[in-house]
Amino acid sequence: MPLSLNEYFAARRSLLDAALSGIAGATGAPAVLDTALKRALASPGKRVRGILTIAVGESLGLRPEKLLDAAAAMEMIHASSLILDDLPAMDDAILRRGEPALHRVVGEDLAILAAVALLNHAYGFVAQAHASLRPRRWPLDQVLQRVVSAVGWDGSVAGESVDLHSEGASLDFDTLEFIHSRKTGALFVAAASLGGMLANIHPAPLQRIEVFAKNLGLAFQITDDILDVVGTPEQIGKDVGKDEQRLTFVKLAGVEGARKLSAELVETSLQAIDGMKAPALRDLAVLVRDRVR
Ligand code: GRG
Repeated sequence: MPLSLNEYFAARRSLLDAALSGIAGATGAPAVLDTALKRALASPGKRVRGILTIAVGESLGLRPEKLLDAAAAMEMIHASSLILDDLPAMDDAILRRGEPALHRVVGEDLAILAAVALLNHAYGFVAQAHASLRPRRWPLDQVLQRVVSAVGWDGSVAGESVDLHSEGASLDFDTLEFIHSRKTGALFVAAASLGGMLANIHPAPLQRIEVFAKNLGLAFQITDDILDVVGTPEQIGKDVGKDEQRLTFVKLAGVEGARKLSAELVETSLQAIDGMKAPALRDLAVLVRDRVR
C-alpha cells in the first residue's frame, strides 16, 4: 500500500535525520568546531530540500537510501546559508528552528567556520553520491555545476547580496523575483535536479522538473514572507518581523495578494509535472502551498 502524504515525509525525514546525525558523529573536526557542527546538523529543520532530492530520485526508480548522501548535501548547504543569514552582519537573528541561532551559542567565529565547513563538505557528499550511482547521462562536472551555480555568485549568494542591499531598489515583481528565485528558488532547483541527474533522468523531463522546483521555491519563499508577518516565533521557530527592511512579496501585494500569488505558483509547478509519475512531488507542492511553519 502506498504511504500516505504525512507518512511519506515523516519516513523520508527520519532517514535523512539519521544520515545527518551519522555525518555529525564522524566529522573528525577539533572539539570546538565539532560542537558547532553537531548543533548545526542536529537542529530540527523540515528537510524540504533534501526530501525534494529524494522524492525526485525515487520517482525515477532509485531507492531512498541511495539518495541520502545527495539529500544530506542539500541540507548541509541549506544549513550553512541559515547560519550565515542569522549572523549579526546579516539578519541578526535570535531564534532558528526553535533554538538560539548558532552564533548565539558558539560565537560568531565558530558559526562562520561551521558554515564554511558544511558548505565545503556538501560538495564532497555530492561527489560521493555521483561515484556510487554513476549516472550515465550526467558526468560529475555537470552535476556539480548545477549545485555550484545555485549557491554561488549567480545563485543564493547573489540573491542574498541584492536582498541585503536593496534600499532604494524598486518594489516590483521583477526585482522580487530576481532576489527570491536566487535566494531560495535556486537551491530548490539544484535539489530537484540533483535527484534527477543521479537517477539518470533524460534532459527533457529534467527541464520540467526544474520548472516545477523553481516555481515551488518561489512559492515557498512567498509563504516565508507571509509567515514573517502573520506567524509567531513559537509557531515558526524563528524571529518574526525580520523583513521590515527587506523587499518582500507581502509588501508588494499584501498578505492576501501574496497568498494568491503563492497558490498560482504552486499551480504552475504542478502543471510542469503534469502526467509524470511523481505523486510525492505533487504532495510536496500541496504541503508547500498549505504550510503554516
Ligand atoms: C551558503 C547557500 C549559501 C548561501 C550564502 C546567507 C546566504 C548566502 C543566503 C541566505 C538564503 C536564505 C536564508 C534564504 C531563505 C530561505 C528560506 C525560506 C529559509 C527557511 O527555510 P525552511 O523553512 O527552514 O525550509 P528549515 O529550518 O525548516 O530548514
